[in-house]
Amino acid sequence: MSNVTQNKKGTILKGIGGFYYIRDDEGLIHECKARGRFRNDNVTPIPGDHVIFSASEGVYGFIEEICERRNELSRPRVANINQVAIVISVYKPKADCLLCDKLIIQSKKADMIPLLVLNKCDAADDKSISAMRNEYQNVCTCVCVSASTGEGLDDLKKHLKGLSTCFAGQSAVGKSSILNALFPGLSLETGGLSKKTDRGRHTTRHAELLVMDDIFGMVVDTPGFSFLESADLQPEELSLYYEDMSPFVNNCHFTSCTHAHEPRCGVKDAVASGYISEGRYQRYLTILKELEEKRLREYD
Ligand SMILES: Nc1nc2c(ncn2[C@@H]2O[C@H](COP(=O)(O)OP(=O)(O)O)[C@@H](O)[C@H]2O)c(=O)[nH]1
Ligand SMILES: [Mg+2]
Ligand SMILES: [Zn+2]
Repeated sequence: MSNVTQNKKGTILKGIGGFYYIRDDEGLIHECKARGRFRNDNVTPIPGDHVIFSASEGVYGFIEEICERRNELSRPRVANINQVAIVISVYKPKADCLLCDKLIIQSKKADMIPLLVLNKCDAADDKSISAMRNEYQNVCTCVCVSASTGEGLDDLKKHLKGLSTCFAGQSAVGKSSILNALFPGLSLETGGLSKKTDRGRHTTRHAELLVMDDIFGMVVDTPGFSFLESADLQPEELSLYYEDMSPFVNNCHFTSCTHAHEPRCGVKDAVASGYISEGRYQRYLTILKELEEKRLREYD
C-alpha cells in the first residue's frame, strides 16, 4: 500500500467493540485499534486517554502509546478529567447534600475542580436557590441553570471551556437534560428513570467524551461514582478537603484534631459562630464516622 503512515497526538473519545475513536488536535476523528502489546501488558485504553497513534488514509490506525494519566475514574473508566460538574436539583428530587459533599471530596482528592450546578432553577423558589448557594459559597463555584429554559447555560459553558468535565450527581437531577442542551445533536435519554443492571448497578451507557468547540464533556451517569470503597482517605485527612474549614483549623488545640469530640476545637467554634454551615459540619461528622468504621474493618 502506498499510504503514508504518520504518528499523531489525540484524545480517545470512546471505544466500541475493539475500535477507538480518537480526536486529533485539528478536531478530526480517527478510527483506531490498540496494538496487541497493550493487551499483553494488561493495559486498556480508555476514553480521555491522551495517545500517540498512527493514522493511515482509508484504513484504521493503531494506538502506539498511551500518555501518563493525570487521574482515572472508575465506573465508568475514564481518564484525565479536570473538573466534575456536580449537578444538584433545587426542585425535585430534593438535593442530596451528603452525596454532594462526598463528590466534592472525591473530586479534590483526584485533583479535579468541583463545580456545583444547581439545576431546575425555573421551577424552584428563590429561597431554595439561595439556601443552596449559601451552603456552598465558601466551598466551590456555583452556577444556576435550567436545562428546560436554557437559563444560565451560557454561564455554565464559560466554566467548561477548555476543560474536560464529567457530570455527576444523583438520578433525575437533570444531567442528561443539561448535556442534551449543551451538545446539539446529542439525544441522551431523559426522564430520570435509572436503569439498573441485574446486579443492581446503574448502567452507564455513555462513557464518551463529547466535544463542542473547546468544551469536552464526559457523561458520567452514575451517582457518586465509587466514593468510600475506593477513597484512600484517612479520617485525619478529611478536613483538608473542606475549603470552608481550613481557615479555622489553626485554632484547634490539638494538631491531630478531627474536629469531632476534641475540646478547644477551632472548627467547632466556627460552626457555633455561624462561619461554617451546621449542615456541612453534621455531614462532615457522618463522613468521618464512615471513614473511621472503614478503618476499623480494615484492621480487623
Ligand atoms: N423543571 C425542570 N425539569 C427538568 C430540568 N432539567 C431536567 N428536568 C426534568 O427532570 C427529569 C430528569 O432529567 P434527566 O436529565 O433524565 O436527569 P438525570 O437522571 O440526572 O440524567 C426529566 O423529567 C427532565 O425533563 C429543568 O431545568 N427544569
Ligand atoms: Mg441521565
Ligand atoms: Zn478541631
